[in-house]
Amino acid sequence: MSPTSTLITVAPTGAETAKDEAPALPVTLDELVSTARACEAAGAALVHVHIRDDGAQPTLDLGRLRDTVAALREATTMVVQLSTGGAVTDPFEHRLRVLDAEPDSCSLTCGTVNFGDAVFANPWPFMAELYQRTQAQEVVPEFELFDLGHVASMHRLLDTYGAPYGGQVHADLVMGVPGGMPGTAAALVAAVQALPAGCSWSATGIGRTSLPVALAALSAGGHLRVGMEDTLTFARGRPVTGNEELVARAAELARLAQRPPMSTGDARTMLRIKDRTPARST
Ligand code: KMH
Ligand code: ZN
Repeated sequence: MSPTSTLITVAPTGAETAKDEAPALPVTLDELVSTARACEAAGAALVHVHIRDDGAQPTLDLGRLRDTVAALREATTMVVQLSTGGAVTDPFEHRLRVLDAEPDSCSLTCGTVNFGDAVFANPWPFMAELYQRTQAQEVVPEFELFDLGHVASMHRLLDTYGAPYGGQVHADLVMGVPGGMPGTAAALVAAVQALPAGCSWSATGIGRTSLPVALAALSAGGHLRVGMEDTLTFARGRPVTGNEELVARAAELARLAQRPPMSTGDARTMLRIKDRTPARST
């Protein structure tokens, strides 16, 4: 059955873009928190987080990740998803350790992919270890699928190790990466047809594929991911002024499709996020 509302995920920062290339990119904790607040107000219910160090370089520093999760929980009600993809140079051990920051959700890429001139490495033993840690640490994984073969590897994870924490399988099609599947309606339909029954999914189109992928996803019953991790140009020759305008546009598309933005509460219910609110003493 097609969903009646649209989960909008914002990926505000990523690991690839330098601050001086895109001054609106949130790289400090304060910038990230105010971006998240603005994006929640514009209709986003999930934030996919990469963080930077004091020099605005990507980092997986555990202390910073913990502080980031706490600050986002304090300032918003969004589902907080930490990237375990990090940057292409991050060692596997650091990527596994991300779960110790106790996010609501984490990304889990289902295979190695060429990533422009680099390689984003996700060999089977790493994926299998990360998946089992999500189950043990009660973190909801979002399966990131950059290619059709990644859908097959997601099935292999589920068949080998069972359901994810909470029981809902949720995937994100990351389309248009140079080296991955193209950001076209045809590729989207091929990937969606291969997903397991009952799987919820969103789609992300990198760069100029952002709009075609969003429109295809809405028409195929999917959810949306947008943000400056994926897209730095709002229209031809017009740089993005901030993540919130990408979220606002996604929300407008969702309303036009008669599937308005999903609330953060409904997103938590759909994804079966663990309630991590501290028990109140009476
Ligand atoms: N930065 C890319 C190498 C993820 O967040 O899990 C990987 C990435 C995927 O962004
Ligand atoms: Zn990411």
